[in-house]
Amino acid sequence: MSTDAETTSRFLSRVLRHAPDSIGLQLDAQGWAGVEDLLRQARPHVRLDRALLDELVRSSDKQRFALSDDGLRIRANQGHSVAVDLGLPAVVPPAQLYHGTATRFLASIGQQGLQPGARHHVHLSADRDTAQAVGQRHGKVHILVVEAGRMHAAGHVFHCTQNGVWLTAAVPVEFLQ
Ligand code: HQG
Repeated sequence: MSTDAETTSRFLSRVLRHAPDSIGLQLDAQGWAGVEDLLRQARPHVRLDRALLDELVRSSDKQRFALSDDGLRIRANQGHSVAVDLGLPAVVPPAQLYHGTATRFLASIGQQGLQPGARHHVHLSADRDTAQAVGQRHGKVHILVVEAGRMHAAGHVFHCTQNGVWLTAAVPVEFLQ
């Protein structure tokens, strides 16, 4: 992606996950915004038209955005801090999932388990490589193995987003390796 496209993609993430108000955009309860509304409200802030939007949705390295089947609405696939209900079904997780974090967080995680922080859920990965990439964003990486199968058996609920990110409310210490 060019730097321009990256900037615009970041702008979209911010608006659709965290700050729709910053451009006067309304998200519905499931996190959807009208594409026409988005393009109009975004105009003073970034160069964005329908063709570029479609291209950004298609080329996002992590498939961050989804268009509705009729192409009239758009939402972020995950990562929201504003209150939305993505309507994802509860699904049975694999026996183990991974969470990449920074070594400086380990003492706190050892006490509190994994907490969602500003997001709605703790984000987990199905493979170590993805966890590695996620953790690197924060510093020196440490990969935690989450006993998701045991958690599920104990009644914890898991969701999997359209782009393959596993979500759960929190991970208590006893399920971390
Ligand atoms: C840590 C990106 C102290 C947690 C990525 C993480 C992902 C604790 C940080 C998605 C803690 C939160 C999410 C505790 C958790 N004490 N630290 N008790 N519990 N933490 O960015 O999982 O590019 O909110 O380990 O690729 O890093 O946005 O979460 O290090 O999929 O699409 O607190 O964001 O995707 O950081 O990343 P984040 P994350 P996008």
